[in-house]
Amino acid sequence: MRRLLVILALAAAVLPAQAGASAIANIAARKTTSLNGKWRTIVDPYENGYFDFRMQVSKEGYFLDVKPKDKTDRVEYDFDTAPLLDVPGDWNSQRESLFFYEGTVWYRQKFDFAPRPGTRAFLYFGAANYEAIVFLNGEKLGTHTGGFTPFSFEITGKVKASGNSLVVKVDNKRHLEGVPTLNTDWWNYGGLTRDVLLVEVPETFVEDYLVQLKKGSADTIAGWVKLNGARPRQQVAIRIPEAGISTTVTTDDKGYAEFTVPAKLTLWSPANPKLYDVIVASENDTVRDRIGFRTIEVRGTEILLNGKSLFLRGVSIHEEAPYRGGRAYSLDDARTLLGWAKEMGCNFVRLAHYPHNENMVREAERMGLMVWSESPIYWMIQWQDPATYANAANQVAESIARDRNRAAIVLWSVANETPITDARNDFLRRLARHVRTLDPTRLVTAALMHHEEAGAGQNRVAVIDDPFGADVDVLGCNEYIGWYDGLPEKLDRSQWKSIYDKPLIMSEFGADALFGMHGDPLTRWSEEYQEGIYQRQVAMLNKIPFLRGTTPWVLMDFRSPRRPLPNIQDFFNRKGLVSLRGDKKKAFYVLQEFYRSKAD
Ligand code: GCB
Repeated sequence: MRRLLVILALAAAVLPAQAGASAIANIAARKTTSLNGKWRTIVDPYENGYFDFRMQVSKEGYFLDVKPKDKTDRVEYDFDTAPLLDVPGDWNSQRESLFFYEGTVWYRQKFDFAPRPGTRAFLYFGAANYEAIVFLNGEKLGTHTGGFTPFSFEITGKVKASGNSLVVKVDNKRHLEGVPTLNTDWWNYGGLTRDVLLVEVPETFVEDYLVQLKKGSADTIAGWVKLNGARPRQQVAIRIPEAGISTTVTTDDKGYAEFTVPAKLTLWSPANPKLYDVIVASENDTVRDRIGFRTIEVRGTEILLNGKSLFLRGVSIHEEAPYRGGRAYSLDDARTLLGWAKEMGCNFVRLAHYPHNENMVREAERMGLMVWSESPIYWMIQWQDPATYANAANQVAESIARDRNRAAIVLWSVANETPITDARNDFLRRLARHVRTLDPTRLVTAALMHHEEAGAGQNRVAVIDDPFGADVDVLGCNEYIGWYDGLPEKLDRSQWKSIYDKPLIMSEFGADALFGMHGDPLTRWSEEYQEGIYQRQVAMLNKIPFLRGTTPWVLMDFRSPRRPLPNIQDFFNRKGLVSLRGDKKKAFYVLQEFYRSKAD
């Protein structure tokens, strides 16, 4: 028995962190019905709606969504009269009493749905932070772990023509062994933070596909298609009419087929973010996408896009909603944030510190912004815990599955500022291999650690020699010289060395400034302090020969529980170049000037 339990525990540790979930690529192109809107909600800090008083799954759980049968019946909850919350949306910024709340909230939506004969139905969640357990008409569909990636559950044969009760237990408690773990410098927004959709697909449907240039080639598309359903063997056509491409493959008994086609294409780039209509058609399913094609590679310390060396003029961005605060999710949010990045002169954005909503990635692609996409492996992680690794690997896989056709994404970042130990190195090396297996075409990076060597006299030399640097294609590095590390003048006497012959992106630098607060360049929190830091940073950065990009911290102020200073921070990290209301701080213009000087 003991042995069996050990085997079961090991199996659970290496299996993906969710059960029953399946990916449906390119959700925007499917026939969907939105379940967004007002949902009934019950706040449940003791998880009373899930566990009984012996901590067993309750026979009276809220997921049953029942009403008293008669006047004698005791039911201690009532979704019909429970308060409302908007979906998509985090709960913290919608209800004052939930501002600091971390725990379970139950969400309920009622809907009618009559699937057409010969179709299958799925429930799709753009994201739920952090753990979601989904129930339809009292039956558990499955669990999903990880706050920033999509998941879905099949409901064919379970959904009724009318009066369906969809109940989701969303729990944003932080866990030591979670990804991310207990400590982050961002708000732990809980809830159904992205779209919830009903998806209708044919009995056998195009579940996923890859249509991108073959690694190392600018004129060959290499890809695959994957069908899901009872008739896996089919003819599937892949067409790009504008490029005169049309090819047909026959899928195998797993519904899978690969293809390679020669292609004469106008390549996607920030200067010309060309996208093509791509049609993937099986015998009775057709999915349309807009896809760009480009090559990305490194040569020595150069980053080459379509064979040309370039400087990545970027900025780091949190998924914080402009103007209203809270988690961003909409196309408007994306347009505002990315519009500011464009105005600053960016050709690149770092979507920190977790996968952002799909609108951000697709809009960046349309606007001609290259993207650094990041995993939530941040600061401390339980490197030795196999379940933590499985969870991290699953989140990374879900992020790649959603975005593998986005030409804008040039870098997968696997970690941010993680402390160097053997266990961490092993974990990240394994994860980097996992990423390259899932997607051999893009570059792998991470915000690495560096350390300071004494230089000659007053001079300081920062050395990039993090052992994980050997495993990435592009070095990322966060430095806060002049803010956490000395005073601004230290920037004037700092130099950089790397033990690697690889390109560097300075993935963070910056200083807090409250918009409208003025002082001299040594007054903390003033716009002038931040401006002075940016001026000196630019001067220092310009002297790093292997520097190929910058993504200063950060585009816009964002909420963080680590930032309590009254009247200045008020629970905001103020390193934004733009305030929550869109006011540009003085440093914004320093960066704009720097990027003008770096423009191709
Ligand atoms: C960092 C982190 C980032 C923080 C930032 C800060 O190094 O990567 O998440 O928000 O510093 O402002 O301290």
